[in-house]
Amino acid sequence: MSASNIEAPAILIPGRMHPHVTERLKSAFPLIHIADGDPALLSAEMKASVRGIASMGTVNAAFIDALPNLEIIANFGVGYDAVDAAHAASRGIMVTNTPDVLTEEVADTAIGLLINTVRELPRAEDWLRQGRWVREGGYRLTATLRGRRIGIFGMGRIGLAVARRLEAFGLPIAYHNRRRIDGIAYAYFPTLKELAAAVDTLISVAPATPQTEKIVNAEIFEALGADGIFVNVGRGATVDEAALVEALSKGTILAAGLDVFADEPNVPQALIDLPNASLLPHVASATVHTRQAMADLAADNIFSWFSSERRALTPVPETAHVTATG
Ligand code: NAP
Ligand code: 8YV
Repeated sequence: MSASNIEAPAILIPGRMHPHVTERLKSAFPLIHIADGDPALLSAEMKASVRGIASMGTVNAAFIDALPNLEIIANFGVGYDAVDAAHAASRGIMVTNTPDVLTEEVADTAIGLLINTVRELPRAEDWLRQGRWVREGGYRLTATLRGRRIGIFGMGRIGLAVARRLEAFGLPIAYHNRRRIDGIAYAYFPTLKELAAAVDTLISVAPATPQTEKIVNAEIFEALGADGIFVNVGRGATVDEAALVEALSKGTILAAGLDVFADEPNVPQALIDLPNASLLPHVASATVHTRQAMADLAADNIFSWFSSERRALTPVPETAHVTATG
């Protein structure tokens, strides 16, 4: 996208940002960086100049209200729980995210994490690296994917991509969303508990919202059962982590694979200490290729908004109705 038809509103980058976003934006806009994402650090004149935010972190209501001429918040990531999109909508401010461009990458990671969890591959590799294969013999026999029944919590863009992959594994697939999806053959369960009771392998790709907070709790682990595997590539806030630790410790479920946590990057020591938890540091989309595509989409949203078209490319549902005024 060209910068020739745009004005030059200031774009605020609070905290970390993918360097490709910064490179693209600085070719056309004055950028304001604040290291810790606190708008109180800005002068009144700077606050007034900010018309866009490119963010990978928290943009709450107070942050939004501190910027009187803010028009757009471009979130780097499809999950936008760190942005108060409802408040932005109430102020006529556009929020965009980065859907689709990361779907296949995250689905690949979900499958890798599932296999790591069931087949204990990271632990088997450690066994070799520690010389235990030579000293003690082969790694122990593990659980299997064979005969498993898969439940997907959050059958959206990524959930469907995970399901497509697991079809090739010959495994039956069911799902829970708030709404049944027309035209797909997978079994639908109207509640998460019913889904968990019907399967032994629950993969969560659900967003963090007030409705999903700690929705994966002790009751869900009980329903999943002693052979149960829980994999989470959605958001950590959807899980009651204390209940998960207890379920893993007591054998209520067999094992868990987690890419996301409630208080990242802080992972509860109790989870780290558990041998039946396979843990990744939120890397599901973390390839050079996919992060570049996410960066382009985040930047393109800002370019498009401030072009003569005055249109966002990928608005979040809460702000889909928001239009530019000037
Ligand atoms: P999406 O297409 O919007 O899918 C989300 C699904 O969740 C929808 O099918 C939605 O269906 C369902 N859902 C939402 N609220 C629900 C609720 N209260 N109860 C039951 N189901 C609910 O989004 P996506 O692109 O697949 O991404 C999904 C999430 O994955 C993101 O929000 C993000 O948190 C996470 N993610 C993580 C990583 C990572 O690095 N680990 C990377 C990318 C994305 P209904 O609306 O019918 O309920
Ligand atoms: C990113 C993600 O790691 O898109 C999401 O929702 O969780 C990941 O792709 C994250 O957004 C980067 O800040």
